[in-house]
Amino acid sequence: MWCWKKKSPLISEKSLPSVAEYILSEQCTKIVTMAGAGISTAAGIPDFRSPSSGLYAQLAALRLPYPEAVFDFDYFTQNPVPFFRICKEMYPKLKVKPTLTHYFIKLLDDKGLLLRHYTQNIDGLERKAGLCEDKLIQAHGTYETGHCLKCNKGYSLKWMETYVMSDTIPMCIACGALVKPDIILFGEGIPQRVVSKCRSDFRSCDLLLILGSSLTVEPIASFAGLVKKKCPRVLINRTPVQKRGFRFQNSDSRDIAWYGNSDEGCSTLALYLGWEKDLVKLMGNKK
Ligand code: CNA
Repeated sequence: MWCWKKKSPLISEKSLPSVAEYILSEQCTKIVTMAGAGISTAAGIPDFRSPSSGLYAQLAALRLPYPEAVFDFDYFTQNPVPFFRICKEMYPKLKVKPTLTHYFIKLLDDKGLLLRHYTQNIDGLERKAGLCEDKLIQAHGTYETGHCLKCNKGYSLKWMETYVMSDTIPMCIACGALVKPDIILFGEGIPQRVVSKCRSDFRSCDLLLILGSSLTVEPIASFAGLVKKKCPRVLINRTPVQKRGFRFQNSDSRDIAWYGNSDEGCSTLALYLGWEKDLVKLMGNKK
């Protein structure tokens, strides 16, 4: 007689000690991390969705047709003023230091476990924490560089900042057209290079670690669905995330959620991994 035996998840208990045990096991050699704005709020950069401090909550004064219009490519080409107003808010904040979470991601790399880090953030803090180009995918681009929308001439953050901080729209010195920071606006689409790399990375990883993201912005949010059926998916986020396909509540599922600040979650994880001193050292070296 056939007896259907349900396969148990690779991580025995939905707890950080069990996650740490799995990370240290031979079964876990390739980790993909995926981060959102929540990993940078402790550095002083607001996220979009937290009710009082989030960026969308501050947009009322800009009289936008809808809050997301500020990051809409078509809207930007017609009226770049609100976008550059947000840039003016953001630029001074980009000078901040990475958070413990950024260093934890770098530590995973130093331990030889990081396959790739996918960030939706545009603040460049992963790079500041020391993550190299090869391990980092800035899926929504970056503020660090910019290009002319017509002739594609490249510009530095410093150049754009000079204009933006004095409430002037940056225009190309070669052809006079609008210059846009290299962040990807709604309607522009994620570069094909990112999408194809993403498919192979997510399909081959042994653990997906999601940090500080509401998982609402597509297509990145849905990449979490590309991992193998048994691959554990661990979310560390301040608030619960309602994302189709995740079963955090089911005791026998591979999805694990830990709710709280990502710095606290990552430092606790580092403690269970026995990496506490390494993390402190890494953060100290970068001061
Ligand atoms: P989001 O939709 O704003 O969600 C952020 C999530 O992080 C929320 O669920 C919060 O509860 C959670 N959160 C806030 N603070 C913490 C914390 N300290 N620890 C743990 N969790 C926390 O942002 P997503 O990243 O999910 O959405 C993607 C957008 C946001 C991308 O297009 C980004 O470009 C964009 N964004 C980036 C930045 C940045 O670069 N730092 C800032 C604001 C928005």
